[in-house]
Amino acid sequence: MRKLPDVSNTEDSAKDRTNSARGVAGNSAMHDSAWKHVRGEARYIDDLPEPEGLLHAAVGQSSHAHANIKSMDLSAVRAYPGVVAVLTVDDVPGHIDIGPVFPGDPVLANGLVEHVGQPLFAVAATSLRAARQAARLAKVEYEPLDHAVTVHDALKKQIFVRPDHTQQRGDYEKALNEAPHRLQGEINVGGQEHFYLEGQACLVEPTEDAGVHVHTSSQHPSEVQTLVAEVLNLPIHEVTVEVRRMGGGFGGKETQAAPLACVAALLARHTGRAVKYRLARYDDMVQTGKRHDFYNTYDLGFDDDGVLQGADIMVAGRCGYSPDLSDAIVDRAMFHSDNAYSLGPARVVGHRCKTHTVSNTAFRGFGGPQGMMTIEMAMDDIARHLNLDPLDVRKRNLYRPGRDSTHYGQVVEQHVLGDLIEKLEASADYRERREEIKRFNSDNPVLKRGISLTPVKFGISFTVQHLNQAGALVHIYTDGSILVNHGGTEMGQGLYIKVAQVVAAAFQVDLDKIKVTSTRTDKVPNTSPTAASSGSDLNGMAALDACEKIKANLTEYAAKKFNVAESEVRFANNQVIAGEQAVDWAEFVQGAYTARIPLFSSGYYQTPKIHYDRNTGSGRPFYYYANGAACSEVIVDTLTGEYRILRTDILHDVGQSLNPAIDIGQIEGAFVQGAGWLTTEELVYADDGRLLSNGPATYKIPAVSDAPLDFRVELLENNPNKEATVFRSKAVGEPPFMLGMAVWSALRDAIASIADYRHSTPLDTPATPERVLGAITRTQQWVENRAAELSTEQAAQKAQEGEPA
Ligand code: MTE
Ligand code: QUE
Ligand code: MOS
Repeated sequence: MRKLPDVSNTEDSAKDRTNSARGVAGNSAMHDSAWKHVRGEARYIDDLPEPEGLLHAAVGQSSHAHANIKSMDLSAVRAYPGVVAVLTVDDVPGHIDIGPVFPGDPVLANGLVEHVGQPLFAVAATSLRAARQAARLAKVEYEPLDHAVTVHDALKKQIFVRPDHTQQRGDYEKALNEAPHRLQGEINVGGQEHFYLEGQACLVEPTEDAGVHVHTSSQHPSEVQTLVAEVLNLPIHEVTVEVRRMGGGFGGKETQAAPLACVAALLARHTGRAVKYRLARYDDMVQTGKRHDFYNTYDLGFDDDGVLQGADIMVAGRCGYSPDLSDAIVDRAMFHSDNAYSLGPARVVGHRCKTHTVSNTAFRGFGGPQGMMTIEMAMDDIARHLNLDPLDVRKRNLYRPGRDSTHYGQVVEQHVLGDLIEKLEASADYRERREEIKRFNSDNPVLKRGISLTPVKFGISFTVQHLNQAGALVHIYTDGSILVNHGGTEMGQGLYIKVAQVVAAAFQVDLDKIKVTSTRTDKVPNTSPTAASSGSDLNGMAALDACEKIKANLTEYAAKKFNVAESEVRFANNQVIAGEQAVDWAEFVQGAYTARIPLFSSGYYQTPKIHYDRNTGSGRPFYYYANGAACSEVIVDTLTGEYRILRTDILHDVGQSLNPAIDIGQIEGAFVQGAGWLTTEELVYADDGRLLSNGPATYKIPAVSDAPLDFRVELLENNPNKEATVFRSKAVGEPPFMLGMAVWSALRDAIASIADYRHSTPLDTPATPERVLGAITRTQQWVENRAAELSTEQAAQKAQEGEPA
């Protein structure tokens, strides 16, 4: 069993460290819904009891990627049995545009369509089947317009959803010109479907005051609330949004839940009846945004040891038809184009490409993964160019004291990776296995093995400063039970249990005294999305602030009551201890209530130290960095391109873990999701803009059998966050996603073995067996060409020496 980490900043930690029943911060308390999840008792939107008179919603969808709507005949839709209401954009009482940050997203099409699947009109019917059947009966006439589908189309046409942006430090051109070696490269990095198990869904009930109560599967309740209020033309306080849990979000429910809620709210308002709107998997895949695919290029200078001297990097993301969150996503790709390496003088340019496809959105890592791929590709390319081990090139380029300033001016202060990589290199037996793999590869003409160890450094904080705040509400009832609310949402990541642990640790009571209830906009207002891995950092601190305020009241009361100094009052072991006297928690709370001491408080937190000036492209956008590294070994069949992950070792930095079991679960899940993104998950669009990979039969997410056969995950021990985060923990949600890069790099290693590690052919992602086979063929071609060149050279040499050819 894993040793549990130190929790030296909780009060009587030494005693409670290994007692998981206590569930204080730092212990592996079970997910609060674990039993409900496995027994099927956890309620998702579609499990909620259905209100009387419930209607079901569906929308008619555009069949064109880019077209003017000439006419729309909805008579057959309206006539379909069971249909109660059919609404178009003309029936919207308030705002039509529901773009979350910038305009560009009409709630229902307004004379123009910009992607296949775009909602044209909304139907409410007495059954889900009737709504979906009726929605197909519209007769729509289109006037097709010129369209772009790929990043390359958009770059050629020069169409963008937002202006481009540059981060630059130093004279990169001079550095590139003066470097002893220089390499260029390019890569197409694929997108990704979220494939949350629970699809997009909401249930909207009209209230007695013409407002609405919205149950939604959303990471961003406050945004749903605001947008629903805007389309209904209501003050925000008439709309209440409630989120108990999501069956996975992964970024796909930050902005993408709102359009459904707005459509359902319009129908509910129009009919006066409750409306449920949930998407079939096929519609979910066609209608909602995904991870941006990117086209990236690099131009790098380096010395004989492979140490970078300068860089010129370009990243271009497929944003789809509207901005959505793409500005911040491409920014994050730019911020992470260095991954863990000091680039030297550098320029990083980011393009936000407009295409007539669904508007792409947040997905675990938020552009960071796509940004990192370029420099990780380059690390392998440099190593092959100089005939070095890729791990040595990576290690030499790490940020370290004296080489610690990023291309956006933030100084890396906590140097975790050097030590972390040394430890992983040793525990994974990297060097021995590399030698063994070389032997295996020279003995085996068909099967080739590959290994790679790649780091991740991921900036923690929203790069949009105002989002880095949170609120919480803590109530203590007279029996000593505690109710907690905060602005964060639960999507399976374990945020509720972590915040409960923080509260239990603050009062030093058992975890079973704490209950975290549904996230609601009428309890904590103006919340940020649960995103950027910041859920526990922000909401944990807000909850802790509420607890500290209540504790101050209780401490003052206890000091007076027991006639001791306030410094003599302690909270420990389900008791309040005042000098020599100890009172049980429940009894103490009852006494405090009787003495008229307030037993509830709000709490608030804003992340300190962060600032970023987008005009100069410099500042400190991140409070700190989370780090990790993975070592993966793969085996490739060079006749088919098929492969397996044989083994993966991970060492990851979560600071001082709030909950090691939850964190390890996050790391395992994120790694597999990241490996799936880079290997099997392929989005295919037809030239007319239709998504062809629109269901599980055509889109391959990893199964249990795709996880590494041998999978070893460890947390970096004795490694508290140097910044004052909640109990010195670090965010864990997104960073380990990028550990999946080790698998892709190991595939490149196996392929490079064919050329005795002297050639580095590009490998676009997803690296499906088809692409791997292509890379194998190119490498074999390179070997043949080189052999031919060598023999010509030899022949020429011999001819010169006067011998017959
Ligand atoms: N884990 C599960 N089980 N389900 C999810 O949807 N989303 C990820 C990550 N881990 C997700 C998850 C993403 S994209 C983010 S930003 C974080 O969780 C959000 O939660 P946190 O900030 O509380 O870690
Ligand atoms: C990381 C993120 C997000 C981000 C910035 C990051 C994110 C997100 C937003 C965002 C930006 C502007 C808004 C808004 C949200 O920015 O998830 O509502 O107005 O939603 O660095 O994960
Ligand atoms: Mo996560 S992509 O920030 O929801």
